Amino acid sequence: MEEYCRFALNCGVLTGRAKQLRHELSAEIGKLDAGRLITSRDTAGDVGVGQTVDKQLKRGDLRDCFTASCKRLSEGLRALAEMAQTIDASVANKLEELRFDAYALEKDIVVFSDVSEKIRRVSLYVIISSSLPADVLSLAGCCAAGGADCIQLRAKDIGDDELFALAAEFVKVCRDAGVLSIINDRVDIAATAGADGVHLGQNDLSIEQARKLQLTPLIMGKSTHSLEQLCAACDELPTYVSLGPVFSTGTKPDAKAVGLDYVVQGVKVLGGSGIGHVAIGGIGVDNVEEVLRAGAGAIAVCSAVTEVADAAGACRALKERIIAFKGG
Ligand code: TZP
Ligand code: MG
Repeated sequence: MEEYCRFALNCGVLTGRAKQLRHELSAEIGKLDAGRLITSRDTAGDVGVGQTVDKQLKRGDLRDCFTASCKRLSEGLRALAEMAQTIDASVANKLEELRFDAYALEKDIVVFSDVSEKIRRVSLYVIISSSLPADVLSLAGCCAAGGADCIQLRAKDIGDDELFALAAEFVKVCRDAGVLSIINDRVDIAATAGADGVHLGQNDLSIEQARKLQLTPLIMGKSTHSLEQLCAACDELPTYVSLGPVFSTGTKPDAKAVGLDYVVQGVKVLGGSGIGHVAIGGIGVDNVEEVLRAGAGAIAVCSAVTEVADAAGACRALKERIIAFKGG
């Protein structure tokens, strides 16, 4: 489990939790009589050696290995706790505690892994900032056709009933087109409309609160505009963060541009966290390469594709540049 977090998810926080659990388990087992344990080992006389059951050790991928490890850990801890009852009750109690820690850790790893896998495949992320159903749905279709990997619905100033109805239609268009759907601001709408995720700003619900409202694992995005906000966001373990506005933008006229340096620094801070990122703000076909050169792995755009006549064409042009940069 620890190595899955470390090498597959590249996530320092979850690796640390698994390592902590392993050390606490070792410390507890260390309280038992090691001499008695080793001398009672009798491989030659063990009737279980060589016995197998169907499908034993058949693992298709790393995730299968991880799941098997989790089951083995919790079964192992239960058996150890029961055996320890006959030797040392305090060790038994601690082993039970560790079993429940293991369940919580498994859940957090599975949820994180499912959604980070989805966001890892995103290189072009489009924000549709409109509450007009016809605009939103046709733009979503065009952006998907043009190569957007993920689309966010950013509909402000609209009633909850209308927002839910729009979100449900938007999710359907995205799903049919094979792109991820994200709802801005509202985890309740994201969860009930069946979206892939939610994007939360600095003044929205925290990631921790939003997690409690998810019905299935949701991608959780968080806006950051400074290194201080980024470090605070990392502690919440979102699926991805946005870094920006890189350049000043009419879409958020009051937000101060943070510049390419924030992308350089942000990507550095995120290394080894397992958290994805998108660079955002004033990005278009003319400056996307600069942002990629600063280290951005994914680009988020709004006006560059939604305020032009040909949204699909604008997405295509951006995606071509991203692919060419990554390939070369
Ligand atoms: N957050 C930071 S900048 C921004 C948001 C939502 C707007 C991005 O829009 P555009 O039109 O691509 O600059
Ligand atoms: Mg918000």
